[in-house]
Amino acid sequence: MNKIESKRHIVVGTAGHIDHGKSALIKALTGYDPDRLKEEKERGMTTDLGFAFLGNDVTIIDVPGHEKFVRHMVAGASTIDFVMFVIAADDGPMPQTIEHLEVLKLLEIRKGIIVITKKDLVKDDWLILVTNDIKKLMIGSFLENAPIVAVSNTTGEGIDNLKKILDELIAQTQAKKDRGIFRLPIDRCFTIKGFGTVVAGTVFSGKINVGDTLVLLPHNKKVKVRGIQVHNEKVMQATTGFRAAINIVGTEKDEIKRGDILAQPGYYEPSNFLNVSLYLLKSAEKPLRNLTRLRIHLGTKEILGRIVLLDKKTLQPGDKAMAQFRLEKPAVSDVGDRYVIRTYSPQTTIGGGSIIESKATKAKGFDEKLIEHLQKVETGDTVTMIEENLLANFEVPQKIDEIAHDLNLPPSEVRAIIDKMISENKAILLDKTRGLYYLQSNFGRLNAKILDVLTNYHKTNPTNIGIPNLELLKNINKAMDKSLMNYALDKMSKQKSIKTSDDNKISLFDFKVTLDKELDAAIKKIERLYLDAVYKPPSYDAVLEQKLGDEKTIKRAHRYMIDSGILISVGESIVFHHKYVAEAKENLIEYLKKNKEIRISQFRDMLGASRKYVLPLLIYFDTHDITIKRGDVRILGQKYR
Ligand SMILES: Nc1nc2c(ncn2[C@@H]2O[C@H](COP(=O)(O)OP(=O)(O)OP(=O)(O)O)[C@@H](O)[C@H]2O)c(=O)[nH]1
Ligand SMILES: [Mg+2]
Repeated sequence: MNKIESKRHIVVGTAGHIDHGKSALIKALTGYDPDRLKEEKERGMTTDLGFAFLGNDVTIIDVPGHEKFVRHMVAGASTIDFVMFVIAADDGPMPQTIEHLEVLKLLEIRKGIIVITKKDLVKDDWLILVTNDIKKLMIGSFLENAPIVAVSNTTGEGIDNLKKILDELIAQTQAKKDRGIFRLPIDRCFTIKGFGTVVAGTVFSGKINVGDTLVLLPHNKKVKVRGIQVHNEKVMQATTGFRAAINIVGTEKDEIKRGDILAQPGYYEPSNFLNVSLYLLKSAEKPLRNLTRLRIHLGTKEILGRIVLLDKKTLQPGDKAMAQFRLEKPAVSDVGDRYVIRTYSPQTTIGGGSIIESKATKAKGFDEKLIEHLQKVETGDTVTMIEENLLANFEVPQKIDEIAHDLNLPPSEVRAIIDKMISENKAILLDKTRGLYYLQSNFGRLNAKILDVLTNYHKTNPTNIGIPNLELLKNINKAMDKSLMNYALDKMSKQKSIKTSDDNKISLFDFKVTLDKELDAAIKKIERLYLDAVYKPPSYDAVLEQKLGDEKTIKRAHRYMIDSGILISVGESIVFHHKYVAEAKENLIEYLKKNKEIRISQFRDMLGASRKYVLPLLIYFDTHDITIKRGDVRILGQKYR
């Protein structure tokens, strides 16, 4: 292990109006000029992000101040731990001072230091005035109580003092929280001769090792990590919070853009729909209307998309809403990621918030269930997220890996939470070998639904002994998982709330067919027919032709007799009285025990009926494992040997 790997890493950003001395400050602090592009040097203006190292474990990201480049500023600021907020003494607060402050607030940057530059250009009393202006501006923001340091980048005055305060702030800064699965939003990409493609960025979560296979998103391209550098030193591993330059194999520089994501395969997914919470700045001049086209700054990416307000018709400045972004190009994000929105044209920052669901499906406004769900998972609490995930899967039990994938969480963490839920009786392990889990409250709902369907079925079909398995499933939900249904039915049978007939008809446990007199009489007449016929039973049509009564009643009686097992349909439209099926079975078993095998002709002689009746019965015995067909003969089934 390299010494750097065990340390934490802090990313500091600059912010502030154009020409206020952000880049000069970095040079004064580190000796390194972050304006690396030729154009930047020529124009004396930062146009893109710049990077410099301070000591061993701090990276400073320099951002441009020009209003045209706010998108780069947002990309830079999205990964920082705290900010050096720069205001020139001679100018005082200016438009991008205010816009950058809003962006930082929306991104929920919580810490910072205010640096007043160009101290050498102003008199002391002016400096006091400017300082007071700045203090007023910061009231109510995270910078309200931040240290204020005045420096001159030109003379170096105050820089040592600033370094001291920076060191303290760095020591106080907490490392980024790690959600476990590796993700790095790319903010730079370049090639190095002899190495190939290198991407750089801040590790948002998880860790990577040299040799790992990763996926480049949203392209969905597999790449391999050939080497990692942190602070210009080769390392074997980079963890959450570190800025890393990663040499990857499997893609070309031209295919990669700022805003692309390097991730552990199998979790993060590009999505066109993001469910979010949104705050509209008080300074936004107009209410935000549904379906407004916006610029969404997420991670290091800018994407165009429309907003769908979920719980309001329009959003007033200073107000909050639940919303969905419908993006023009898919983006990769995770719960809790902060974003900023800017108007399409002219470009101004009007609001921001956090991602609640990064793999959402298309939503409509005022869907109460969805809003309630989003309010629950908004905090990013993993237990709640897993509960909600299971709750949403009413039809299908879930595997640990599926939940982990859905929520971008390590399977070990999901397993630990589910185990706890099981011990608290909140979840059930449905199938041990397949590892299927189901929410207890959904199981209660499913039980209630089954009872409901059965109650209704009995009401409309009082002479049917029960509902066929498949019909029950369809009545609950067509997408219902079969193994889940069987589990529920089995459990309910054991609890004696339902029962299942021999031919898989399900009824309430206490249900009894109510037979009226007419039906009862018809049953008796039909039964006589079948009893008399022995092994040459009448066909259904033949029964009807007997005109034993009103046709509707006869049909109902016949149906009931089959359902209740008085008659047994053996296939090929052949129906026997159950008494003869049982008798044939007994004789057959006895015969086979003695003679080992039987031919159809022998069975036919045994029953004294023709092949037309006998063969379906024999096949019926095959399917019930009483006999096994071996060429031209039948032998005894396993369980009767
Ligand atoms: N006298 C004086 N000049 C300064 C000081 N800091 C910066 N400057 C000058 O101010 C000009 C702008 O400085 P930069 O550091 O490029 O400003 P910036 O904030 O990075 O500007 P953008 O990146 O374009 O937003 C340069 O000419 C600097 O030399 C300072 O403390 N004193
Ligand atoms: Mg600059």
